Amino acid sequence: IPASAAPEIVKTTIIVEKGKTYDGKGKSVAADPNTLGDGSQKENQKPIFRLEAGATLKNVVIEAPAADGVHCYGSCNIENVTWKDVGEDALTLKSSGTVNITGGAAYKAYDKVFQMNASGTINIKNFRADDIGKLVRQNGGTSYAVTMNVDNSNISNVKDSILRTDSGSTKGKITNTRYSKVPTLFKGFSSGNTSQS
Ligand code: DGU
Ligand code: CA
Ligand code: CA
Ligand code: CA
Repeated sequence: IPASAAPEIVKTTIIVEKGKTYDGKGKSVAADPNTLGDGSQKENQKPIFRLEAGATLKNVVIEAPAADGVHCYGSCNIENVTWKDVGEDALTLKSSGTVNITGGAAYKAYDKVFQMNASGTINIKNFRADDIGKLVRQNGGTSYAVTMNVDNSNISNVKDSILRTDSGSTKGKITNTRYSKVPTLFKGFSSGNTSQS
């Protein structure tokens, strides 16, 4: 597929059923702004992909408009997925589970990339992020526990912080990661709940 190929326009959310894999094999997709959302900061846009528990999404490029990106209902695996221009946000954990992000990238997130709206863990590995507000944000004002891990990644041009929570029980860990123009690594964590090496 040539890099210049126009993205496939997604009109209704693509559902990846429990335990199944959607392999885009490198294809590009974008939201239909009339049905899913325009990728602005307006809340309540719809996702391009909805992953049920244990589903995997891989080898997809998400172009603008990206609407509300990807929603995970329980654990999900995201492999080699690139958001070229994040919409309202890139991915949301909607019910408890573990989100594994391996490879891929996110660019141009006005505010958040990964949004944790339920307890669980997010493991981000071999990821590239540039021109973002925050890489991971636990839903504001919530006190459930989230574990946020970032490893072997490259993060640049961040407006706010890499990991942010309001919860005293959430933990953050960043290892083997390079940064450029990142004002704050961890925001809102209780002392002793962060580590960096
Ligand atoms: O504060 O809950 O930004 O899932 C109000 C909302 C907000 C969420 C979140 C999201 O935090 O809508 O996109
Ligand atoms: Ca939001
Ligand atoms: Ca954007
Ligand atoms: Ca959102």
